[in-house]
Amino acid sequence: MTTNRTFTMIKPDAVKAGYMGAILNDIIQAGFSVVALKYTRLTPEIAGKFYAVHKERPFYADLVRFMSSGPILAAILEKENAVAEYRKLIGATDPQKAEEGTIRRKYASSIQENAVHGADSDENAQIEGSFFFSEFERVS
Ligand code: FUP
Repeated sequence: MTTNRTFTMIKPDAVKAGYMGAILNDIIQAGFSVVALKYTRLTPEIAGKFYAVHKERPFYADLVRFMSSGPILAAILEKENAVAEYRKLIGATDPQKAEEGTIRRKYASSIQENAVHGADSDENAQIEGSFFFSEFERVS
């Protein structure tokens, strides 16, 4: 079952560079509505938990350091076919491979500092959304 919801974070590089408003605007202009929104800073422990699936990868420690290096904006977004539509909007993980006009192409600088996260399945969107937001923090 598709839930029509996805989970995203605007990452520390993009927040630091002042792109938070522009990225949120791109998301809304692309037809997503905001279900939940939270501006916060991840501790290394929380970032480590969030990216636990990558624990064995060589970039894990750097990724955790980066993701806890400054504030992020977390959000649950809604649109028909949200997960796939959002992956299309943000572009490839590596901004150099991301299509023209995508968020990562416009705002990201490297494969690690790639401006935004986007859930890769309905199941993960649900898990990640619940990791950040309680029920009453979501507009239904
Ligand atoms: P994505 O789903 O596009 O965010 O990409 P992945 O799930 O493959 O990777 C998750 C995060 O790990 C990326 F956003 C950035 C980081 N990463 C690296 O730092 N180096 C790599 O070689 C691959 C991923």
